[in-house]
Amino acid sequence: MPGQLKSGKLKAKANFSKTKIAIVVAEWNEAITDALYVGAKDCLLAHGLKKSNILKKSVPGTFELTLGSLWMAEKKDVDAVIAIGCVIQGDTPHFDYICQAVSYGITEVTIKTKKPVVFGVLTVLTEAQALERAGGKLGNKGEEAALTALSMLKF
Ligand code: DLZ
Repeated sequence: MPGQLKSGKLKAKANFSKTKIAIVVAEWNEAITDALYVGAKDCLLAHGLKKSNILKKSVPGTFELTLGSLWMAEKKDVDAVIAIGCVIQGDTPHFDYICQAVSYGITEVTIKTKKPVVFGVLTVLTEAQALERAGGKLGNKGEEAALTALSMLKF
């Protein structure tokens, strides 16, 4: 599929048995974010991370992903963070504020901590679009976020 990350090269050369990754998950739209989390976690396990080295932390909503990610990225033993959320457009501009805040926020965290902090946030117009990207016909963006974290760790 165009634009998709490939995991073949990673599997061939990398050893992630000592890698520790935090996955910060927003509780809003939980059915979606949980599916993204499972996609990310399974991908990390498939690439050799130990179960005990995958840390799950929950935050109330996508807006809180910035601080949750910062707290995890600041931990010495955490190598990378995956921030997972799902913002679905409603009738008010709330959507734009949350999306803008979290994208800038995550960018700042990754620069400040000099660690990969991956943007695993769906910003969609409808719940159907979210489901397509959370294990539906367009794959699982949580899995892609995990591959991105691993690629960056092998930079
Ligand atoms: C308030 C709000 C709204 C309207 N929509 C979403 C959403 O679609 N996805 C999401 O993750 N969070 C949403 N939130 C909650 C905010 O992210 C945040 O938790 C609150 O504004 C409190 O800071």
